[in-house]
Amino acid sequence: MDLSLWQYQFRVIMLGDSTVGKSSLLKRYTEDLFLDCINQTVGVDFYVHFLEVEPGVRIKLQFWDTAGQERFRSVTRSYYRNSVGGLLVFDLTNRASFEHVRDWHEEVQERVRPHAVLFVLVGHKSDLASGRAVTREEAERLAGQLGAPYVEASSKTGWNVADAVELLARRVYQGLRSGEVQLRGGWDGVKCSVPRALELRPPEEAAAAAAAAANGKKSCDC
Ligand SMILES: Nc1nc2c(ncn2[C@@H]2O[C@H](COP(=O)(O)OP(=O)(O)O)[C@@H](O)[C@H]2O)c(=O)[nH]1
Ligand SMILES: [Mg+2]
Repeated sequence: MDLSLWQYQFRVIMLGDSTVGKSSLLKRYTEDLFLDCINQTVGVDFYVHFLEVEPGVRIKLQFWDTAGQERFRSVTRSYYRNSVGGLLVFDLTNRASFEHVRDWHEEVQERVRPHAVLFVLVGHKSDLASGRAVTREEAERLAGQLGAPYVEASSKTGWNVADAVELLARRVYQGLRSGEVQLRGGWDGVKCSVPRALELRPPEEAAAAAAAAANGKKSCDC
């Protein structure tokens, strides 16, 4: 895939308590690596990955990995507003991290109002099955209440990691097509690399025109 060609950029935030595995999830997704002793995130880290959501439509996913610790919250809050998607992560072996999911969700919603962020709820560290402290049923119930799909995943084995992230990316893309997600001036949640009018065309036509526009290095006004 030619990485210089992308039609949309989505900014996604990682949410959840410290040590639930947010950074590990991104490392697995973007580099296919897992580290037993991953460095603790301080402030905000930044990861990028490219995804073709449908033939010819390439998305640049930009992830903001926040530190879960309370003392860093002031650093991370300012980023919520410029996000279109959020991965709400808890550790399946850590009951408290599950109980805090609602707080993370509320904290984001409060700051982006009247706009919304689209979420996926991730029950993480599914490889530690014997230490499970949250049932699939209760996680699914919570996800339903938050209006988000639920996925269980493991960065250690790699199981379902790409599915969880790409479910969110596809949700945002569908939201963009349906009008649920709208491009707004001065907002960095979604950026496009092609002129605005292309969005109104059918996907195949838009993709072809977008590639042509990107080749000609036209800039985006949205
Ligand atoms: N068993 C297991 N351990 C994990 C998994 N993901 C992360 N960890 C471990 O959990 C700890 C915290 O991970 P980290 O990514 O720093 O969490 P963060 O604070 O949410 O970013 C590290 O020791 C990781 O190696 C997983 O899927 N399974
Ligand atoms: Mg981290």
